[in-house]
Amino acid sequence: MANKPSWQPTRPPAQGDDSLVVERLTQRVQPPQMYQVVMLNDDYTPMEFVVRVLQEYFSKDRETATQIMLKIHIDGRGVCGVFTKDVAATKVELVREAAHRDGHPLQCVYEPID
Ligand code: TYC
Repeated sequence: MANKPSWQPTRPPAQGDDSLVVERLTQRVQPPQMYQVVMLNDDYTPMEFVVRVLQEYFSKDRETATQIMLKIHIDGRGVCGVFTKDVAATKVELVREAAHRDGHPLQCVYEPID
């Protein structure tokens, strides 16, 4: 079913002309719940592999990818990006497949953000 518009035309208060008053109604459509894709540190996955994954699947330039990888290496986890649920789930799956293909234990999850 189509959403109702967030505005609705109303009749002007008897002004005798053809002017149109547009009143804004309260917003009804909620923005979608967003999810962050988080990569976890481990002792075995090569740093270079993580940097390449961040470039390939999260569109990071090499410098940003390196910074994120080092943050994960130091803090234990790091955010790769924020997406709608479907996109986040797909990214996680792509990362897991790539890691599995190359024999790395790299872990990647997604979680709702507020
Ligand atoms: N800790 C790994 C190493 O020293 C590098 C690494 C970084 C692994 C980030 C996973 O998500 C990760 N080779």
